[in-house]
Amino acid sequence: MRDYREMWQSLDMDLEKHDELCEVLPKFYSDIYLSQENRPEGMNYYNFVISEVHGLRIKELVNAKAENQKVVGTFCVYVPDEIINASNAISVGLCSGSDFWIPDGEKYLPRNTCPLVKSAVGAKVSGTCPYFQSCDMIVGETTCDGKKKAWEILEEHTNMYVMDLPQMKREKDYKHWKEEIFEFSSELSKLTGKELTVENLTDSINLINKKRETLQKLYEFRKLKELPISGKDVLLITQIAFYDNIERFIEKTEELIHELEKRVEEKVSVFDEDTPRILVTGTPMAVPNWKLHHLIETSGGAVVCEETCTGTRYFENLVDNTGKSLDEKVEALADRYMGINCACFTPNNGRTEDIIRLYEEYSANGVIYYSLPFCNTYAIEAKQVMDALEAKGIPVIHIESGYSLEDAGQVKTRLEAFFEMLRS
Ligand code: BJ8
Repeated sequence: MRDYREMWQSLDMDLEKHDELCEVLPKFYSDIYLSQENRPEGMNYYNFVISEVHGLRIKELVNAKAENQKVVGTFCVYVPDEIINASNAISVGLCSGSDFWIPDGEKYLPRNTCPLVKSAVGAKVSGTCPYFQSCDMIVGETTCDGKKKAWEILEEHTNMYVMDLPQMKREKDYKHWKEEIFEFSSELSKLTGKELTVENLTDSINLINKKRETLQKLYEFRKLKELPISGKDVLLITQIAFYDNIERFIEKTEELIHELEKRVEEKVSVFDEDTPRILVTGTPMAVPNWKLHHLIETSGGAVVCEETCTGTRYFENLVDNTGKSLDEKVEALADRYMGINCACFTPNNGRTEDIIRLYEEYSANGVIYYSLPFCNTYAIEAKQVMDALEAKGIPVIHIESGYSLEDAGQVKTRLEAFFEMLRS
């Protein structure tokens, strides 16, 4: 990475501490990603993005801010990117997947809080994440308790806005979410000086639908018998989709898709034929949380799909862009977002149905139910989901694991036993 110290300083970052973080990431990435054999050439773009994750992309954000564009940070796939983009602001996903930030998070939060929340708070309060530092507004949402209370802490450090997400899916909840989207857009227009119009929202929905369609096309390759790309690589691409420039992301991912088509013609597969195909379901995996995928794919399995917010929940449904008025368009947005099945909702039977459908669509052999420690919503929902899968004869195990690599050996042993069972 080039020297960006001056830029980081201008973002009021703790440079010394940030140096410590920059020291660990390249080796970690190289061990997990660059060690893979037979990767598609197109993955070089995503390697480059990660190598410049605190450099070039931040420079782009800083330049955009100099041109009076605003940067808006988000934590949840319910926050509508279409509205942010229509308001001429840049949306960046802020969920944090690094162990590095947890000690700072624990200065503010109880230890028995999920690592995603601790890491996000730690990233902000330590002043070591240039994405947090670049944000003109950070949008929280009322999902789980950990997140809700974290917003109150972050409010003391940054400009927070919280969307009130319903926890049920009744007609009045859809209406409420539509109102929340309207309120969010008027709050954003105060920040950006740009009103939401039918025209800018139509363009924005088109663009973000296109991004989601590109990810859908990418995931189609994972349904094939011969897998031309690893699950680990697809996870990385989905994670990058949350903060890369949208047009460039689409272009580069389309290029990769083209390469994968050729690989399919040539019957190139990155896994042996009898490798168990795994569907992962559960809590999101924010950069650089590549742990479970890495352990699966170095223990004899292949991840073919993620029913997570860094997987299908992010891109499966598109927004109906046929409405003529602003009201119709925002209603279509509310409908699309309320179609996501997060464990924060009750009841949440749609998620179990999604898992079973995806298991079949991706010809999976087994399911790994993944939850971060202290994530009660996903841990509690595990029993209901696993019972339903077992009733259908679908093999499933639950793995609860945080960001630290301390339990890697233990997890690996469980995975190997599971894959052995699937093979036999
Ligand atoms: S839509 S999954 S992104 S809320 S892992 S912080 S739930 S204690 S991230 Fe999520 Fe939106 Fe739902 Fe998706 Fe809380 Fe659980 Fe931590 Fe979580």
